Amino acid sequence: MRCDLFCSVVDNFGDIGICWRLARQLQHEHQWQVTLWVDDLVSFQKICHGINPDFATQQQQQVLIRHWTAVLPELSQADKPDLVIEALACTIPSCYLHWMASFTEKPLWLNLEYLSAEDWVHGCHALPSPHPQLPLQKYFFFPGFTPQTGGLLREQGLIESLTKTSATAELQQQFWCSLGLADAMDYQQKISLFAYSQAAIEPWLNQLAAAEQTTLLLVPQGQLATDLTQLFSELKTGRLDIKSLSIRILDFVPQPEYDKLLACCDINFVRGEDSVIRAHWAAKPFVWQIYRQDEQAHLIKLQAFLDRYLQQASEQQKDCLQKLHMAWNLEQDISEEFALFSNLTEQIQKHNKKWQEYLIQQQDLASNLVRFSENKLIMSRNFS
Ligand code: TRH
Repeated sequence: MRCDLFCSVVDNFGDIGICWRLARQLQHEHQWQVTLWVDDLVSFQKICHGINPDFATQQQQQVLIRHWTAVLPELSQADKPDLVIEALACTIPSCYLHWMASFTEKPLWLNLEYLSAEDWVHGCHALPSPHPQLPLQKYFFFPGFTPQTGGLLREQGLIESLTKTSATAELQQQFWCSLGLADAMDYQQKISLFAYSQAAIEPWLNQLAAAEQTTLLLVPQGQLATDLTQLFSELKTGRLDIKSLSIRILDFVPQPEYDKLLACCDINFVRGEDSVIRAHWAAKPFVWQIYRQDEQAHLIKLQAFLDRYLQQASEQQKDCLQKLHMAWNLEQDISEEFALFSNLTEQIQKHNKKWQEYLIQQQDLASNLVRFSENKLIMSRNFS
């Protein structure tokens, strides 16, 4: 099977993060021949260091990467894919759509949608939508947390490998050393902090600094790291130690290393759409900052997620995680909520493990997408 996957980087790293994972999985686990069209190779390079932003075409981990620019290169019959994926509301150029429509046996066209835990997704997943002018039909493919959706991205062997890392001090030490953090294991608590801006973060940092327990707080480069550096100028060196707290600014690491980071930390603050799912696979207590939308639409999405995720949780856990998530997403001081959360981390971790067990009983997104596409292509070839 040949697949063209189109990815436009709107901002941040979620679009390319999701597309890059999917492309690798289709190639490595399903032996599809994948071309990933990306319009921003500089962002791509941050999460895959082998990418050269100056190349129009390059091979990376057996995936063909093509720089998607305003003018597409001339395409021939030999370039025809079986499947075209339009990821996360990017718009495929009209010349490419006309090219798709020119074939007697047309490629299958999927729109890979944004993640949502809302119920309406069940009714929309896999629905067709005819193109208004061209003889083409696209299908909506929704990721999600239930069997009535397209599922979540999860590589084969991932859970086993992360569980092993979480359980083996030697593997963790190796990992910390590879990041230049040989002293990480000396801290009683390690927190990864991947978030957008947080206007009221200072009291929480003071709380961590004043605590008896020592904390290593790892902050990837980005807006929040910049904000923290403005708050504490000593952080310009990439490190700040205040009493029990040590803050370190981290360079972006490749995706598989980021997964390990989450498995090696005790608590993970995650954001957007992809790192939150990786936090599920690490199964440690996590706090999610959802990507902001106009008119607070993201809070409805966040609530739908919390309702689903916390369905089987105790009332105490529900109350604590609900309040902490709301405060974090509203950029309020979380000191009080975090103190409660800290007391419950063991129970929350158990709950997260159960939630993970429920999710991993379901087929992963790439496998669902392969089965769906192959069935549709067989049907359309039988009828033509
Ligand atoms: O970067 P994000 O905020 O991305 C967002 C969301 O996806 C949002 O829904 C989308 O609309 C917007 O982008 C355009 O957060 P997210 O989704 O977690 O993506 C980050 C990616 O970066 C993810 O694939 C993990 C990866 N990553 C690394 O590979 N290495 C790192 O060191 C870090 C910190 C992240």
